[in-house]
Amino acid sequence: MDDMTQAVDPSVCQHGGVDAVTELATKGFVVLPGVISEATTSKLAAWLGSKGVDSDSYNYFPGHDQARMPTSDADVPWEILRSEEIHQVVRSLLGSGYYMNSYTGNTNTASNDQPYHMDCSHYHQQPVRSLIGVGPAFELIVNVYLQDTDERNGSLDIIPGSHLVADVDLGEDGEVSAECLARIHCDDVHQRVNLPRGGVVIRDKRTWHRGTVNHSGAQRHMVSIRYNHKFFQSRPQLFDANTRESFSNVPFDIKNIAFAEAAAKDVVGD
Ligand SMILES: O=C(O)CCC(=O)C(=O)O
Repeated sequence: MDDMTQAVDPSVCQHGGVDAVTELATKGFVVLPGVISEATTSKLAAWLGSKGVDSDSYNYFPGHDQARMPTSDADVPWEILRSEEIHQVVRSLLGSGYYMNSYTGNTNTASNDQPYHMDCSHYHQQPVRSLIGVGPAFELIVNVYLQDTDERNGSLDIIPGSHLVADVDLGEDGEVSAECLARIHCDDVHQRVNLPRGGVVIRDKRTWHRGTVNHSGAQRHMVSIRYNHKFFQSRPQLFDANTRESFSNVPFDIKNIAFAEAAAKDVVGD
C-alpha cells in the first residue's frame, strides 16, 4: 500500500530533458549535472581535506581511499541527503521504504586505474541468471563530485548496460575478468563521467566501473552514499546525537540511523 501512495511517475524524473529513471534502469547509471551547490561542495571538500583519509581502507590500490564523512549536525551535507532531484530518481527505482545503508567518501590521489569491477555480487548465481536474468536493482550508489572532475583528476569510468550482463566472472574483490570485458567490447563502450563540481552520478551498484588515475597532484573528493531497497538487510549508520532533529525530515527511512555522542563513533562505510 505504501508503495502505491509514494509511487513516483518515472516520467517526472526529467533532468535537462533526460528521462533519469529510464537511463538508470537501462544503462545502469544516470548523470545529473549541477544538482548540489558550490556552498555545500566546497564546505564538504574543505572538511574532508582537513581530516585525511582512512589509508588502511583503500580499494585495489593505495590512493583510492575511503574517507570518513562528517556526522555532526553542522557538517553533515544535508543538501545532498535531502536533494529531491536525487530522491525522485532513487524512489522511482527502489520504491518507498528505502534507506541509507552506507555514508562515506572516496578520496583519490591514485597513480593507478582500478580494475573494472562490480561493487557487489549479483543476487542469483550464474546458472539461475542464465535462466531468468539478473533481477531487479536493489542497491543504488549516489556519487557527488566535490570539485570539477575529469581525466586530469580521476573521474569515474563506467560501462553502460553492464549491470544487466548475466554471464560475468568476478574475482575475489569483484573485478571483472578480461574475457568478460572483451566480450562486451569494453574499449569501445566505456564512458568517462566528467562533470563540473556538484554533479551527481546515481548508479546501480552492479554496474561495472573503475576509479582512475589522478594526475592533478591534488586530492579528488567524491561523496558515496548507498541506498538500499527495504527488503535488504540494514546495518547501523552512526551519527552524532545532535543530528536527531535534522534526520526527522529526510526523504528516506531512518530505521538504521543510530545516534551517539561524538566520542563513541568509529564507523566507516563501504
Ligand atoms: O575513488 C574513485 O575514484 C573510485 C572509487 C570507486 O568507485 C570504488 O572504489 O569502487
